[in-house]
Amino acid sequence: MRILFYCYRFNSLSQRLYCELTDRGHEVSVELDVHPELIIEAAELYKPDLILAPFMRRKIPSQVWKRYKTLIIHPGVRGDRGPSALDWAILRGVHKWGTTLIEAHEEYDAGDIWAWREFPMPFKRKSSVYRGEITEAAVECVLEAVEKFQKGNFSPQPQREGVWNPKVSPHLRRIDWERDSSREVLRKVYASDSQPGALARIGDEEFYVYNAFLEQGLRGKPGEVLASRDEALCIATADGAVWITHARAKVKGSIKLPAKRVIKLKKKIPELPLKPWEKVDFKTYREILYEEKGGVGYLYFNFYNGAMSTRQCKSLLEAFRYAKSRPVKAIALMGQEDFFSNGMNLNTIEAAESPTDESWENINAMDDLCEEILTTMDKLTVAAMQGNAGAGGVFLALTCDLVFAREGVVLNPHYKNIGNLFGSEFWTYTLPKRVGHEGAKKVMESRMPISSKKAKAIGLIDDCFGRTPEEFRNALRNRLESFIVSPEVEAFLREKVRQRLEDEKRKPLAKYREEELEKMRLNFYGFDTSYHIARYYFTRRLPHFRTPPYLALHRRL
Ligand code: COA
Ligand code: THG
Repeated sequence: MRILFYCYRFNSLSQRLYCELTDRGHEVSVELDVHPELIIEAAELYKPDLILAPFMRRKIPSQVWKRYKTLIIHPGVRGDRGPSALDWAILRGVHKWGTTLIEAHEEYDAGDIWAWREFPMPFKRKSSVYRGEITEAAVECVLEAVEKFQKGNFSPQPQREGVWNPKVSPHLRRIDWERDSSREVLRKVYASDSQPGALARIGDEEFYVYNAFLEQGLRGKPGEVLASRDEALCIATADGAVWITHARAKVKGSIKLPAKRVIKLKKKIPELPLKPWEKVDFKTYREILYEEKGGVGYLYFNFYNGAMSTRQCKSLLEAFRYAKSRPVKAIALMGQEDFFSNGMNLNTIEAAESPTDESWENINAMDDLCEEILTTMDKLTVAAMQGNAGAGGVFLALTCDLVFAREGVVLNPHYKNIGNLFGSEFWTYTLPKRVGHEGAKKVMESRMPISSKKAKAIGLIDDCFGRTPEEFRNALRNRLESFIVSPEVEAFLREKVRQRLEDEKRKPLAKYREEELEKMRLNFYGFDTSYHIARYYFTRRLPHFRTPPYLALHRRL
């Protein structure tokens, strides 16, 4: 079938559905929501069999849905209506939530129901529920609806009654340190994650805050900033304390940054470092956690949005070196559930005094980490992508001996979307080894996301398995624990060393790095400013002003 997507941004849900549908042989063209006239034009140009709106805020004009079957993905249960579905579900503490596929209608979210799924609602960040439970449910709904649509005799279920829930007002997202328990603070921050953020007064100023974690070891006067760690701030609540990792100033055009860089304090606060391998027996926050189980060292790096600043690359490098020093047979890079890694951190770069110099520092820090992994001789290295990866994050994974991903993971193995960077992370060494020179060219020139299943099929990764992050981690542990005690493991490591030495003789790693960075230097310091312009728009989350032809098949020619 020919399917047209309408979306505000080509976000993770849209990308996942794109992969699921194109993997099944459907053709998908994408129109970003720029203007209602263009929405109508897109349908007239493409004349699709079916229209899907995975992430659409604006009303789809009746000229479209009267002519083409148009289905909207609503991140809520049947009968729920309105623009803040997930926010309300978190604020109200519902135990069950869902995703519903609704036909477009004159009235918002009031159309007939084509498919729906429900799931137990976890207590976590809005964006994490969206990228996890909502996305998995949406995939099932869409595949079911496509089948029903193709059969042709399906009549959708009319909505007998609906409940309209308005946009969440900012005062419901405002933290009251004196009155809110830690759980209430977490709830408000969870409900507002990604966008728009929870409001909190810290010192004399109000900020949008993001990404909160419970702290059980510290207490203080409500609202008081107690400590810092990994650029996050610990703040006392009515009954305990929480960590806030990111914040944004309350002015137009500000960008989301590590809390400590945004929130300037008059009083000096203690820095409480906690190394990844140090054990504590209460809940607290740390960015990197190192754990050993069954002869395997696991490195979890909980970097917000999968973005890796210079400091974070250095911390992960230190943690990786620690793992190398341990008597383990394998080291697994785990990332976090939402993202494995999205490469260097465009936000901290954008906010730096010299974004150009900071880009250079950040890519070099990424490369230092990659090099340390590539030169690990006596241990098996494993990339375990529980969540999505993009750009440098994909190539960080490829520096490992074995690369695994969860089913449903979406990869963007290219540097095209942020100003067409050449890229580094030793991709010119690792990628052709996996997919050949022609394959590497194809991968790098495509701008489109690919599913982990497709990545496996083309040899980019070694395997994909597990429906949920938990299933994936369990299956991974079983595989690794049996592999490291199997007779094959020694031969595998011997072969890896032999290969590496042979490759090094043919062309040293240092040479690959130098050549890539030479190109990156041009991207950063050269005449072409497209990287700097793309980064400006990306970090401010500015809306698109046109749909690029690589997304819009109907706008080519
Ligand atoms: N640096 C900083 N922030 C990043 C990032 C990066 N490298 N990659 C992703 N993010 C952030 C986005 O700003 C967004 O933040 P928000 O939700 O807090 O506003 C979030 O991660 C992902 O948002 P979403 O729109 O849901 O993205 P996605 O999950 O749908 O798509 C990508 C993920 C990777 C395809 C897309 O974000 C992207 O193209 N990122 C750029 C990757 C890149 O070029 N990295 C640097 C090159 S080395
Ligand atoms: N029918 C048609 N178009 C649609 C929907 C539909 N477009 C997408 C939409 N559903 C998705 N759901 C909503 C529900 C409510 C609102 C937006 C999308 C909403 N919007 C406020 C407004 O327009 O006044 C603005 C809210 C905001 O700023 O976020 O209430 O079913 N044809």
